[in-house]
Amino acid sequence: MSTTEDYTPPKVWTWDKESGGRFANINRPIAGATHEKELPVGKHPLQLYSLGTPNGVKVTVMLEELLAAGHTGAEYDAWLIRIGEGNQFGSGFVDVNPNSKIPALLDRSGPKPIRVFESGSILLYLAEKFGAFLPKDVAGRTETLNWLFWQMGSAPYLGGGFGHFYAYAPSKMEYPINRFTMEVKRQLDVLDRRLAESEYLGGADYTIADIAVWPWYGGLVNGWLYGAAEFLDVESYKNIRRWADAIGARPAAKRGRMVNRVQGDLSSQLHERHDASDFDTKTQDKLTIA
Ligand SMILES: N[C@@H](CCC(=O)N[C@@H](CS)C(=O)NCC(=O)O)C(=O)O
Repeated sequence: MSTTEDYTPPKVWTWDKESGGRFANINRPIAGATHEKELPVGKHPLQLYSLGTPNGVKVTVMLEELLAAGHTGAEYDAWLIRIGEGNQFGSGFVDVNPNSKIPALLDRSGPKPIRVFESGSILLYLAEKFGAFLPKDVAGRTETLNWLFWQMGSAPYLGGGFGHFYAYAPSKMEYPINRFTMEVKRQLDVLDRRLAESEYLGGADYTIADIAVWPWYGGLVNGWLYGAAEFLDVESYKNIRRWADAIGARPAAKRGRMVNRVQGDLSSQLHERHDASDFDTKTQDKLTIA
């Protein structure tokens, strides 16, 4: 394996299992299940199979926001999928998400279960199901979806590009770190300019666009991702700071960050969530999750 710039690609790529870097053990060039494993099913209409990463947090924040807004049909069981241990390659999980990535949702409220995968699709599904966090007027709805899809297209450069090469790759390489830092700072500037003219991303109201973007870009300015806050000079993005603080102060956002979380202070981790009272054992007000 080469980690420097002298790599000459072979004619046909073959799978080098020793490719190195964090998460190398779960990366595979083939899809599908590796083992038989049924998923557990709880008592609520919505079954969530996830982990407390930024993509997972989008959905738990949304569900907690829906419940806080009085949508009792949004009661859910959140089951932990440990991606480092390959749970996403179990047959039951692959049936719900053939892409083997968290988050995945099964809506069992109707006559036949509906599977929903891709966090953007899950947010849109829930927003439409409950008529919440998505403006009804065409202009507001479209602007909200603009930013929702912006997040889906942009975050892979932040996570898979910048985060991977800055924090996880087996060695620090200037070329990819420069390339993705440039792009992530451009993305932060895009957001900062939008938030200079608008309270929230979709307009005056808090929507699924904010719920999608906050765990990634709010997390970045809060220093939750890759230990890169100083490197990216995040404090220079004043409008993102204002917006990230406003969302971070919402009780539902605090609760959503706890669900399926497996790192940080133990009092901030709720590995599975099956009832609103599950949070009672945790000291929510003291939540300063790093
Ligand atoms: N575009 C997907 C991305 C999901 C994703 O990348 N999930 C990661 C964790 S944040 C995962 O499950 N990785 C496991 C793997 O790649 O095997 C979404 O937004 O739902």
